[in-house]
Order: sequence, then structure tokens, then C-alpha cells
Amino acid sequence: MKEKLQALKQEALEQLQQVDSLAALNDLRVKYLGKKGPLTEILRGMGALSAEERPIIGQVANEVRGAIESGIQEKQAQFERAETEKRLRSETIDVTLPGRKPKKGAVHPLSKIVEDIEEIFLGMGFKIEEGPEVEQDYFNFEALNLPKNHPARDMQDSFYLTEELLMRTHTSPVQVRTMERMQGEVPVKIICPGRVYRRDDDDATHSHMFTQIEGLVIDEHIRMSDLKGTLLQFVQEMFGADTQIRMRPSFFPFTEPSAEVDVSCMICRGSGCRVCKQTGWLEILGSGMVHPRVLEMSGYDPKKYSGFAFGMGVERIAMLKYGIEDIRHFYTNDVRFLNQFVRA
Ligand code: 2U9
Repeated sequence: MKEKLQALKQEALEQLQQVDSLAALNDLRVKYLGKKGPLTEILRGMGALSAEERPIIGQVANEVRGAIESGIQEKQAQFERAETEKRLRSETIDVTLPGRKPKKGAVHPLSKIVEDIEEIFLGMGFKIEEGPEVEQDYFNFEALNLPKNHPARDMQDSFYLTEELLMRTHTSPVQVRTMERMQGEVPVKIICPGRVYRRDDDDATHSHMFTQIEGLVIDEHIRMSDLKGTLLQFVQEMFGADTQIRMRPSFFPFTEPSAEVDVSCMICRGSGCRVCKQTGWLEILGSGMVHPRVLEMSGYDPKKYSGFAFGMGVERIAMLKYGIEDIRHFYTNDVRFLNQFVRA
């Protein structure tokens, strides 16, 4: 019996040498170790052995089974290693090849300018406030000293949705909402960026929708010189340290006194060019001291508090700064236009 087992081991290990595929290895496993294999048969016949022989033969049989099993395992590991190496060779990546550059997106030029302006005012201690584009007549007009029959309401024809709701014509209602929320607390020191809507016919310099940034400061003892200093700081950070401003009297229902603010031309630095029509100055801001009635309506005692406000059109600033001749370029999103503002 012992010899039979040894011969079986010998035979199995020899055949194992010949095996050249995983399938053949599996066949061999079934042939020698399977339920119908010779080893199982021998073990089944062990009942006929004497009590002395049985453990000895049992031990040999186990040894033979162990030797065949580990031979098969070894062979299987060899096949798997070869398979892995083959796959690695076929999937090799040449890491020295130049990569494909992903196409980069970019911030829209208008968003970029809004962010630049926000950054400057944040640096001066302003907070940013936003509000709804669909606005109530009260916040858009009434609270800004523009009652129902006021002629200025015709000046800026508006998109009304219902009798009481319209697309906001400026971002001023955001300031009104902020004042109401602050319930007379000071300081108020905010800028309000956002889209506004007016019933204009679109052309190279007009759009029914555009972007505004307005600012409002309320505290005790706020004076016109605070307004002028703030705007001078703003334009010098925005257009260069040598930029100058000049103020001309104007009229807005929500400010008194009111002033248009001109900036020395950032293209020719004041010497006169096509952009500033040889004047050396560009009109880019409106401003003024907050009208006492506007303060009062939103909960600030005009005897105790004063404030200044200003407003600017962002597209106009971007057009002047970059020499863009048609406001519609900002909204048609022609990539040939947008790509000019992608920075490397
Ligand atoms: C409150 C009080 C006062 C905001 C102001 C202007 C002057 C102004 C224009 C600039 C170009 C609009 O985009 S534009 O057409 N804006 O001239 N805006 S003062 O005054 C306010 C706002 C809110 C409570």
C-alpha cells in the first residue's frame, strides 16, 4: 500500500511538470485529488487494514495528498505570476509622454471686475449685501423718495410683473432692506452688487439688463468728504495710484446733495484721447449724501445720523478699462470674446 501511494505521488508530480495551462492544472487536480481519484479510493479501502497498519498508511496518504496539493498550489502561483507579468507588460504606461492639457474654464470678465471691486471695498471695511431681483414697488421706488406720481419713475421705464412687483431697476432696494433689518443700528457700511433691469432698447451702449454696484454708509457725522475720500481710494486701487477724481453737481431723488463723479481717463492718464473724447475725464459714478427722508423712512433719525451713497455700472467700467465697444459682448458669450480674458 505504501509503495502504491509513493508511486502515485511520483506519477502525479511528474505529470505536474508537464502541465502548461490553468485548465490542465485543474484537470490534474480533479484526476488525483477528486472524489473519484486514486487517492480517495485508497483512503476508502483503509477499512480493510489492520489496526497497526491503519495509522501508518493514513500518515503516508496524508503526506502524499499534501505533496500533490502543494505542488499544484506552487504551479498555480507560477501561472498567476506569469499572467500578472504579461498583463503589466501589455498595460505599461510611458510616463515620460507629454500629457494632454485639460481645457481650462475662466471667470467671466464681468464677474472678475465685480470680484475686484468687492475686494477693494472689503479692504475698506465694507460688507457685501445681496437681495432679490424681483422686487416690491415699495423697496425699489417708494422708500427711495420716488412716490407713485414721481416723474423719475418714467425716466427709468421698468419691467412690471404685477402692480406691486417689478424687476429691480437698481440695487438700491438692497440697501433699504438692510437698513430696515438693522433697525437704526450703526454703522451701516455695505456694497450691493447685482443685476438690474430697465426697459431700454438694446444697442452698443445700452442693455435692458446690466450689473450695478452701489454702496451705502450711515453713521454719526458722515460728511461729503468721507464720500470723496472713499471714492478716491477706490479709483486709485482700481485704476492706478495716480488716478484723480472730480465731482460735479447732479440730482437724484434719494440723495441731497448729489454729485456725478468723473475719473481721470485710465487710458491716456488725463492727456486726452478717443475714449475720453479729448476731455481727460470719464464719468463712471453717481453719488450723494443720503436724503433725510430716505434715512427717516427706513428707521434712521436724520438729526442724529447722516450717510453717503454711490452707484456705478460695472459693464461701463469694464468697457472703458478694456476698450470693449459693444455692451452686448458681455451677454452673447462668443468664446472669441471670452478667451481674451483667460489668463495663463
Ligand atoms: C439708498 C440711498 C441712496 C445710490 C446711488 C447713484 C447715485 C447713481 C447710477 C450710476 C450708474 C446708476 O448704474 S447706473 O446707471 N447710480 O448715480 N446711485 S447715489 O443711492 C442710494 C441708494 C440707496 C438707501
